[in-house]
Amino acid sequence: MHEPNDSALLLHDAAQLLRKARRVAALTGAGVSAESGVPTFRGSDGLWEGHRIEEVATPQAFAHCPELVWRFYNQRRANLRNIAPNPGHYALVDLESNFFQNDRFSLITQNVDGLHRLAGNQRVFELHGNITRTRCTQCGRNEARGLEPLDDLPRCRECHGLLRPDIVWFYEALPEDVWDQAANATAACDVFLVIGTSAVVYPAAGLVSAAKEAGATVIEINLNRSGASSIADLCLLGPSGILLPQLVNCLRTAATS
Ligand code: BJW
Ligand code: ZN
Repeated sequence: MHEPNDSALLLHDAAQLLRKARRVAALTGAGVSAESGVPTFRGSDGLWEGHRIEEVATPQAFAHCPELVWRFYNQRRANLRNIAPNPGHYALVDLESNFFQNDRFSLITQNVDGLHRLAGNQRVFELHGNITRTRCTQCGRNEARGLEPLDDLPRCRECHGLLRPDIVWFYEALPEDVWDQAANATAACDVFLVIGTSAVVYPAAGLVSAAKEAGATVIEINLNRSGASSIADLCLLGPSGILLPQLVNCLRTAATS
């Protein structure tokens, strides 16, 4: 295990590992979108500040007071209208399109903001859903609603049932097909990147140890140490919007030298 001290050396080591890899999977969290201006969840100034998690991100909260929950999500939808992907997102696109083509790069994200797809990643597995979609609590109909303003109690166009955001709250199961694809990509990769996540929410966080147990090298990129750091073979400490482009540049240099 390297100590996080010499960032140039660590970047070089990480690039060498990527260079030798056939398949790569990346697990991302809120930190990747932080430099776009999307608040993270935990820590000071986090999204949870001022909200008890149980009040807004559980099925019980929605059953008890759907208006409060919708106000929270409508506020976040409104904030996203002024948000664009940052250089960290684009570096992940670069990895998929220029280094690990033909489904050899899998982007597994806990983020619901849709910024990875917007940036251009193709093979994206959204473990916790997407805030731009709604789901009908009555007929189950899924609909892409973009970031248009929605009522405080939006209704289904088909059956008039109450809509909810199509995201995964605490105590809810992750979408099975997405989870299976993410787990398969994790088991098949040679390098597993874990980027901008506190790695405390399960089952997503369990992918880090699953990757390691399947024989992958784990590389972490985060501002601070996280729940993944003790498992990671290499920890790059700093903003992903800076470190990811540097890592891809280093890989590009390694590929041509
Ligand atoms: C940077 C940076 C920069 C900043 N550059 N880095 C006790 C009570 C209740 C539940 C449980 C419990 N014990 C266990 C559970 C299970 C629970 C869980 O894991 N809880 C733990 C917290 C203890 N899990 C679940 O409930 C899951 N479901 C489940 O288990 O179902 C079982 C089941 C099976 C079968 C049938 C039915 C049920 C579901 C979990 C869903 C989580 N959903 C949320 C909310 C989504 C909706 C929304 O967006 O509002 O997803 S929680 C929230 O956390 C969100 C995130 O995706 C997730 C992870 O957060 P993330 O991305 O890691 O963000 P942060 O803020 O924590 O970290 C940011 C990181 O970035 C930090 O490390 C920074 O340092 C770093 N950073 N700037 C690089 N520029
Ligand atoms: Zn409906």
